[in-house]
Amino acid sequence: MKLLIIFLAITTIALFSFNCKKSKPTQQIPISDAQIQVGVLTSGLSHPWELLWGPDNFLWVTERDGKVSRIDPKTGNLTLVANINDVVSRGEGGLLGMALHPDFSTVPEVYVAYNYLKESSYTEKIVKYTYNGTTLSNPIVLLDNIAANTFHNGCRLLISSEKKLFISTGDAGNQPLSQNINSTSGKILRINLDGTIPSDNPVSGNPIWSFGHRNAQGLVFGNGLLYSSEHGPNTDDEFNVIRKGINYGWPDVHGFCDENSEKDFCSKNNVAEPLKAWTPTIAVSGIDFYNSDFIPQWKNSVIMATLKDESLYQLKLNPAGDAVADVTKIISGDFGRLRDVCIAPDGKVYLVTGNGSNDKVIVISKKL
Ligand SMILES: [Ca+2]
Ligand SMILES: [Ca+2]
Repeated sequence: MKLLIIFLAITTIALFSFNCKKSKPTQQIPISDAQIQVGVLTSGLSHPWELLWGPDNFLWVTERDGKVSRIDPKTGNLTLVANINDVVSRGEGGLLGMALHPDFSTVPEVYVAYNYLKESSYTEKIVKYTYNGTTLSNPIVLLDNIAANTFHNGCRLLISSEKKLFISTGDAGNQPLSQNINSTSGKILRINLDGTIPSDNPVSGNPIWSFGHRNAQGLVFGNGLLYSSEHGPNTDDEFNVIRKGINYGWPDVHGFCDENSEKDFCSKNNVAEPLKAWTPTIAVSGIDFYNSDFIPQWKNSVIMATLKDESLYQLKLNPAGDAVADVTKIISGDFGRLRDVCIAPDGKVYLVTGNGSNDKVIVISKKL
């Protein structure tokens, strides 16, 4: 089949085609001296939430209504591996973040976060499944009783190289919980892959790694640092570096410690300011770290999907990775809301849209 490509390069528009599974429009957008091409790998999804590159060289995707699927990146063919039957999707809630075990070929474990009804109370839990080559089985609950709501449920999962599971949780609409270290809401949590609490967490026996978060929906490692994106209220979406035991301010501080009402709280509570904040808000969502030679201009950048702004952002970092040196929009407005981004080992960038119906997996590659 043919894939129609619309090539936009300053004033030149050209049409050509190459072999691909589905016929979809694509664009090429000048990025410095490189050019990218953008195509649709597959479509027909409903509220996809997590998109990640599996150690099996397939894309893995969650959909909010409870589906987990694998997608062949060569063909776009999608195979359902689970439809988790106790997922309850309400508003922004449902099946959210997912992570695969780093040694997936020998330890085929799949970690998911989702909302369900626990004795009629809307709740979030973290569950580990085993993939048997066809489907997910043997669910084991690692963490339960996380407050859920129709909005602000987080939840991104990320496994570190030392095999700790990081979990972003939202404030579930109850803002004071973010400053309460006895609550798992409004936090970045860190647990072992068996659900136990690591002995080197900031508070003994407590899964909290950092606190004072509103609703972080992006987590990624790069430069030896943990980065997060976090939705602000009507101001101050944030891009943060997450450090052990640190307070990130919500709900007392929005973005930087720049208002008189914030300065006192910041100094008394050692609040970490974001590397970058956006007002008006753009609704920052999934992030991934680009360090491939495939598109050299993007090396040492965090690539970030946004919902309200409908754009994919490049956050070029300084060499130490502790400051944003430059912000560039890679694509904007072509596909609606963008929920998550995933960078393949070959340097191609994959996105999922978050429009709610006929959602798409987008692939960004380099002009051949
Ligand atoms: Ca903050
Ligand atoms: Ca502020």
